[in-house]
Amino acid sequence: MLSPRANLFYLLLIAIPLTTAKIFTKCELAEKLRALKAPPEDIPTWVCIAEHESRLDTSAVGPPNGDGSRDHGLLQINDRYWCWVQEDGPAACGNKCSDFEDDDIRDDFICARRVFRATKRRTGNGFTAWVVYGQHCNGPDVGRYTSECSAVAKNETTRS
Ligand SMILES: [Ca+2]
Repeated sequence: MLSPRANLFYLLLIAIPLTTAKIFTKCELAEKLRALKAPPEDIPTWVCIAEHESRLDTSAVGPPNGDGSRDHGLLQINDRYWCWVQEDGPAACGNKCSDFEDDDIRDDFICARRVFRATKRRTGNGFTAWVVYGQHCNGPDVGRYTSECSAVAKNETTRS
């Protein structure tokens, strides 16, 4: 039998990955975004973007982009400008990129909204910052990403 200390060690070994990354369901994410005060009509679009960017996995790190940068986490935030990998790098959101690979998406969403606002000023539509938006998420049927969630979510998607 293992000593209590060894048991604790193995328990921690098992517990650590569970506390640092999370794969959301679409409805869990919709609920979380609601709690983070996302505009209700935008929630299906955010869920769609997360689905196609990261498969809803908060630990996702993309392969290198053409410019050598990488994208981090649920919403695949780019490290060329928005978060830092090396401490002297630029980071408009003020976060290290690994902050966007844990299970707490509050900071990710604060940064994503910043990306959204900056992009909106340039293009008129903040979601165009995410390439998958044009490919998958700007159609009239985007509501299907949350259509199986609670009645509240359904109302929100039909309103948009
Ligand atoms: Ca985070």
